[in-house]
Amino acid sequence: MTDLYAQIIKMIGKAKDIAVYCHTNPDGDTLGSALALYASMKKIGKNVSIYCDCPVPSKYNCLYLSEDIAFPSKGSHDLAISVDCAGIDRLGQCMKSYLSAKEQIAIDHHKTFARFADTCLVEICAACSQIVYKLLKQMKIIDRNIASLLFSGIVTDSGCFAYSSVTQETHKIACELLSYEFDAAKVIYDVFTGSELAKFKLKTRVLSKTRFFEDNRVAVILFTKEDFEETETDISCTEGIIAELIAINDVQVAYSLAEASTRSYKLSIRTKSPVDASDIAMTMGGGGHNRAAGCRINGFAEDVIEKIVKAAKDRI
Ligand SMILES: [Mn+2]
Repeated sequence: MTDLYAQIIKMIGKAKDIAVYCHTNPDGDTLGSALALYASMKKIGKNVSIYCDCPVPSKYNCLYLSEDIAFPSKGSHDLAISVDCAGIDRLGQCMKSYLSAKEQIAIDHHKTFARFADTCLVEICAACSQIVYKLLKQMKIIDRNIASLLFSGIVTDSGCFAYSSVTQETHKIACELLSYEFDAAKVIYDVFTGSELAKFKLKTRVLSKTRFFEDNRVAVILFTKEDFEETETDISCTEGIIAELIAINDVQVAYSLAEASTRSYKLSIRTKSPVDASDIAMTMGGGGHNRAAGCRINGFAEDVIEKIVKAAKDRI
């Protein structure tokens, strides 16, 4: 056990009141990591809360204890732990609550991690849930429910073990988790493969309008407010659709632009080697990984598209 793991276990042991924080627009990894920590803290008798600054997408309602996720009200905690947040802005409106705790820990796996806590446990790997697994394994606290949460996080962030971020350690951890005998095929269907009909309608509508640039090496999809209204979906339903673009042989850089508010878009970026997605995101104030990254971008849709296509063109 490295000193950092020992130190965090000590900090957890000492704290009576602990808060665990997911990132805004939560995905399976931040939820799996945070809920696994939350369930573990509960198990050892801590007074523990779990927070997110926006509602959890309905596809994750299947996750153990997800109904306990709340928005922080007044009152501060002994110890605040953020998971899967590369920067403090990822906490969104939970930032104040996080900073008001007596001590902060950040657990993350992004290469663009910007240090924002006194204690940072950061390893570059396929999912933050891998790091949380190693921590909870040391604490000898993992059970069937906790294992299924960590597995959910790994499955979603690794594209079900398909991405280049997946290593021997990813598979080794998944293998150890499977020994807890939860229904792994059901978890994969629930958090990865399965889709609601409304999302299917959104997906087919938007993909049919995919735009290609630079000899089909750059692909862009745009989700507008009307797309969400007409299909009775919201921005959380855009997750994963970009995978269809980067799966096209010719495409080197894929973009998904989703209208979050007037002239403000959530940009997701996927790339093939050697184009670095986090490099593109960082020039626009965001961050992420080599193959997957994102940021917020403002402007008229056509201007934004011109800007991001240029950023891709400069790198392919
Ligand atoms: Mn993650």
